[in-house]
Amino acid sequence: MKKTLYLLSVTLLSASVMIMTPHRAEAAATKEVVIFNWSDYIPEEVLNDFTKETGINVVYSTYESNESMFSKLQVIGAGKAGYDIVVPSTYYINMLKEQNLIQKLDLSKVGNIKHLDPKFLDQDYDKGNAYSIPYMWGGVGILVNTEKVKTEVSSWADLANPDFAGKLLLSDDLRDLFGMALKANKLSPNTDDDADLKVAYEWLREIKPLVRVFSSQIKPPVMGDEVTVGMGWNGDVLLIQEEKPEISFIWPKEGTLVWVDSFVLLKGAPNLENAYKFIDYMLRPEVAVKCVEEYMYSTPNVSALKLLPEELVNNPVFLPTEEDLAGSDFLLDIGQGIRLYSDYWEQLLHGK
Ligand code: SPD
Repeated sequence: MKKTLYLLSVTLLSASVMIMTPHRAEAAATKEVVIFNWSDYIPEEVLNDFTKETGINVVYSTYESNESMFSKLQVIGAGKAGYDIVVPSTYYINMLKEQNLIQKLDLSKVGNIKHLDPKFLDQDYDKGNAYSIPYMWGGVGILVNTEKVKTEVSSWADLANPDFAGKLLLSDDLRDLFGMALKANKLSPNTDDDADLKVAYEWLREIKPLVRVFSSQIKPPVMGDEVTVGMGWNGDVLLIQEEKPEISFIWPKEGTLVWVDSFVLLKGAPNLENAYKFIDYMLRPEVAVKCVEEYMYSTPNVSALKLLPEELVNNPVFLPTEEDLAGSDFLLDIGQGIRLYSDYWEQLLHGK
């Protein structure tokens, strides 16, 4: 597989500066599309190919969490942010809609939606795909360095083993971290009940002394052997396994947390037609294949799945079976409930 192209993040800063300056009107006169996306999610080659084919420049900047993306858009206001496309997880679509930050899609401009598996379309969180089009999906599981860890690990609850002191990696993705702790305590990861969250928080507080790092950027601590066990998104672990085959991935027996990230169009998108062209381009099977090959997350694009090596499609880390997913939950919108998560996260980080 190709290595991540870090150049992209270098353009990030200048891109975000550009969209915040008064030269915006001038920039809008050029042919461009402005995208705000998770880091490490669209290969630079794909962005360049799009520009070569269409003459549309891609102005690209990144975020590390749904929460940071959402608060940035709320603070600036969608119309003023200058972005055309963002890529939230599905449980943020409704929140973006309620804040009047996103606009309805004209699906007649996204013909390549025909390549997407119907089971990813017309879901309760966005009936008729009025606002969103799925891009990639995955789950969070347990990674173990099998050369260093000899204890059996098969469940979220196993992460509380004191043997892992100083070697445990936990995600700093709010919903994943608390969702994992809720599941370890047999509670729903979609709860907004304070009593449930308190149980999860107390459990996390107990295991905090074992934690080496809270991060959803797992590659550096895993590659550097700073951590030997922890949580990670399946695609990230697959990429790590190419360089470090001793890292195994386990779908935990309490079940995983499944997420889907989708393209949405912002209100006041300055380059609407270009944005439609970009989304439709991303849904081409051969483009979806390139995205999978670079980042190894699963794709809802069935035509792309047919083009991918059988070995990958049959790998349960990439495409978990129903059995692997038994007991799993799809992360749902919890509205204002997210504030509780955020309060407990602050307490966990800064409390005693
Ligand atoms: N490198 C891109 C990772 C995108 C992961 N999004 C899913 C968040 C689930 N809580």
